[in-house]
Formats: sequence, structure tokens, C-alpha cells
Amino acid sequence: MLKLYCAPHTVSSTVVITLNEGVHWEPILVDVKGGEQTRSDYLALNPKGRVPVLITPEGPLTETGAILEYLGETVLPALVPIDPLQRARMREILYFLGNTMHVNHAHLRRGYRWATTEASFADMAAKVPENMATSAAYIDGLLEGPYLFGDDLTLADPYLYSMTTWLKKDGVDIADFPRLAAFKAKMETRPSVQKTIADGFFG
Ligand SMILES: N[C@@H](CCC(=O)N[C@@H](CS)C(=O)NCC(=O)O)C(=O)O
Repeated sequence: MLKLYCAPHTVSSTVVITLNEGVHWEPILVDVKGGEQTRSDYLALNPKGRVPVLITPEGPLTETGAILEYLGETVLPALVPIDPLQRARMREILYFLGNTMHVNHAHLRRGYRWATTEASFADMAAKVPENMATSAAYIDGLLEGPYLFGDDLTLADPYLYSMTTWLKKDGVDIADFPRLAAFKAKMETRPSVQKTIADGFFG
């Protein structure tokens, strides 16, 4: 059975939703606030010291986007568009969410990854509402609705859903982005998202 090292209020909730779309799996909760991800036994699984880690039959796999694509190729093929360009467009979103939007968000509390002084941390945090609003506007502009690519859920949708749950803390009012707000509401009608919320992954 697939196992996922995960923690509430982190990007790993993306993979939890995706697995809840129809996979038999088991969560292994990581105490991120307590620093469990920095312990040597965890670092043996993921030397980067982050969640999520998926334990596949062949060993651990890290990076949210790579895990989603692995699930798409193995157990959830319905979440991957058949058309090559649509598939590439889905990846275009996956990369954007991982490389840009998540990083924009991380500047709120994780400034120490990029700088050394408190003043720098504060400056980075101050930029978060603007950068997250820019990311939200970009996604709002391309959302077909009800999901990113129309009527069919893809791997990019759970990832985007996680990001929408971060916007409030990031100083962004989702109501300013009506298509994104409608997307979030639609996702919350899905049993996979409802279970993930009920299990405390979004709080
Ligand atoms: N690029 C990675 C980022 C993973 C990541 O940054 N996870 C955060 C939680 S959102 C984490 O584990 N943080 C723990 C720490 O910084 O010590 C992915 O998408 O899987």
C-alpha cells in the first residue's frame, strides 16, 4: 500500500486530496513544527527535510509535482489529460504552482531560507500579499471553470486548491478573484477535499 509522509497546513495536503480521489493509502504524520523532518531517520527518506514523501513499492519519492505525476501514471490516470498539449498545459500549471506561487508564499515565514537578518525577513514578508495576488490573478485569468481545464479534474486542481487555502494568511482576499473563488467552492463539494478537510489537513 502507498504511504505518504505528510503534515497538516503544508503542500503535502495536495497529495492527500489526490490520494483521496480513489487510492488505498496510509498517512504517516510528520511533526513539522516539532522539527521531525530534520531528524536523521527522516532525512534518510528525504535529504531535503521537507514533506511530502510518497513511499512507493520501489522506494521514496519527493516533490509534490513529481508525486502527482507518478500517481497519474500509476493509479489515477483519469486525472491526466490525454491530449499532449493539454497534458503539457497541466504541467505548465504544476511547475508554476511549485516554482513560483509556493515560493511566493514561503517568503511569509521562511525568509531565513534566503536571507540572514530580521529586516530582510520583514521585507520579504511585506511583499507576499502583492506577489500572491499576482499569482492569483494569473490563475484567475486562465481558469476555464469549474476546474482549471474545464469539467474534468486534473492533477493540477488539488495543487491549486492548497494554494487557495493559503491566500487569506498571505493577505489576499480570494473574493477579488471570482473564478478562483468559484473554483475553491467547487473543489469543496468533492468528497476527496471534504475528507481532507475533515481529517484536519487544512484547519
Ligand atoms: N518543492 C517541495 C517543497 C516542499 C516543502 O517546502 N514543504 C514544506 C511544507 S509546505 C516543508 O516540509 N517545510 C519544512 C521545513 O521547512 O522545515 C515540494 O513541492 O514537495
